[in-house]
Amino acid sequence: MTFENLQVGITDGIARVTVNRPKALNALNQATIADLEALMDNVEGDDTIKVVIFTGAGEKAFVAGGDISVMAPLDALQARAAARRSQLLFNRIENSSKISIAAINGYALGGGCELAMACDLRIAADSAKLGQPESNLGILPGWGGTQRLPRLIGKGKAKELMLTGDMVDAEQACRLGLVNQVVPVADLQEAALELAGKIAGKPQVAVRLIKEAVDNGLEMETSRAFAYEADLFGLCFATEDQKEGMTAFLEKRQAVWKNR
Ligand code: DAK
Repeated sequence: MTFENLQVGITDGIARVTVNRPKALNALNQATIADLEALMDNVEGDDTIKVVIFTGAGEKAFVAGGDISVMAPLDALQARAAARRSQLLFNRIENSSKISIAAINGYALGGGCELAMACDLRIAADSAKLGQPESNLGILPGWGGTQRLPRLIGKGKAKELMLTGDMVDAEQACRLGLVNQVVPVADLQEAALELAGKIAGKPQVAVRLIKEAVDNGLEMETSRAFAYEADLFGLCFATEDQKEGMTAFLEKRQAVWKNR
């Protein structure tokens, strides 16, 4: 896979994707968005990839937002169409059959924070800063932020972050539930790889169904969500890995997964 503004490396079922526009703090311009769309086509069609890690090039930024110079001249209809396009891209990441991890190595602002929130898990360097500063530009978070942020950290805190435009540091973000863990910046990529490796080593049908149960179930009325959970639980029993996992436990040996 080769791209204008992404670097991609794949090893052991883990795709490491680096947004690579360090001069603009990895802000997402049209070319980078097109790259991410093509990336998701490739990733979804590649059965060997189990986990995708997103990070930013350089030491300063994960992604400092949508590219403001691209955004500035848009008229209302263009802005609406552009917001919709990026929403669909981030929805694809969120709904992908692959698990995604944001390794937040610096500023994750605006569209950068929204990209991180579309991922399943977020690990932040202790130097990272996150926020939705769109109100400082006379706009609102238009790439899913007004919806994903309150779902992650609750309505009150989400409104506070969006209305003030204030950034939070990594520790604050962790306390809010915006990131899963904080590690020293020097350990970030290794920590993300370790987490990805742990997930890639699990039976993948179960991994995928856990993701679906949480993401889809949260959008349902509760009694339907429990029924949905039971259906997916039952589905696990149609896999070879369920038989292997339980047999291996009873035989006191390591399971050998077939991912089917
Ligand atoms: N866009 C374009 N360039 C950016 C950028 C951005 N978001 N963020 C930084 N840069 C560029 C700076 O212009 C500067 O470029 P040069 O002047 O060197 O050419 C370079 O990166 C380094 O930035 P600074 O000199 O500003 O670095 P500092 O350390 O002083 O400050 C900062 C770092 C992250 C605090 C600061 O750069 C900053 O506040 N950046 C903007 C953060 C921000 O407001 N991001 C949210 C953008 S709103 C949509 C399109 C997009 C979106 C939604 C809809 N449609 C088309 C509908 C998304 C919106 C957003 O993400």
